[in-house]
Amino acid sequence: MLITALLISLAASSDPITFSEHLIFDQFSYPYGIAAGDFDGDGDLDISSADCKTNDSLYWFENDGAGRFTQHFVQKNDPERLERHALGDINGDGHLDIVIVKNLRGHLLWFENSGTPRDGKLWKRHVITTELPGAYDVTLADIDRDGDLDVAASSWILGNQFAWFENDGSPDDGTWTNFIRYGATTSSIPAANSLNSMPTVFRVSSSPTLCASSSFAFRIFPFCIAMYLLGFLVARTSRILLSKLWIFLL
Ligand SMILES: [Ca+2]
Ligand SMILES: [Ca+2]
Ligand SMILES: [Ca+2]
Ligand SMILES: [Ca+2]
Repeated sequence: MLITALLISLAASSDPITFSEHLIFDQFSYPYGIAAGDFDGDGDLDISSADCKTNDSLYWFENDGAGRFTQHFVQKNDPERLERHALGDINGDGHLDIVIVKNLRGHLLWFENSGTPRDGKLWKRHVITTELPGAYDVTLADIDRDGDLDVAASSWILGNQFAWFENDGSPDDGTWTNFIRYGATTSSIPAANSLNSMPTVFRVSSSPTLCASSSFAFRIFPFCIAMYLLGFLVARTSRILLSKLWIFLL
């Protein structure tokens, strides 16, 4: 039984992975930014996408569970480039919200999911900042580890900023603290991750550079890289020694 299961597993793993293309929507004026999450809480992944020139809208597409999608509006008539965005429950009410950059206005916004997103109403619009010129990309992570999602964002040549914004637990009251801001020389893409259980925001820029930015993680990042390289060398040396021992025994 065990061997049979193993053979099936090996056979399955050797199958090539293939993808088929499905058209979801073709009426964009300028699509920019896409994300997937369960906006209506029914267990399947829905999709969000911004449409930033002339349509100036942000959509979510409801998944019927079989990969067929219905378009809904999150926001309409919000000009000058709603673009890249990230998903997370920003106000902790159990419903997935959207944080998004508005590039040419230098705005960072979040849209609140009411929990009934199929009702045809636009989502409530909240401003995090209007002072991030060239707002380029955004991500969410609990950077200060107080249980709520904070926002990290970057801006490109209009501002060259890399910032994070502290969620004080009441993110809909309009007071977000711009806690840290690093100068950035080029457009950059933040990505939230965890490094040794520390919330970390990575910045990848076209320099190219990679920075890990949280007060503790920034200090231990070189240490982690050194440990990784040391582990790799130890593992490689061990394999060589074991192979020589095997030959000796033979
Ligand atoms: Ca869903
Ligand atoms: Ca659905
Ligand atoms: Ca929410
Ligand atoms: Ca937090």
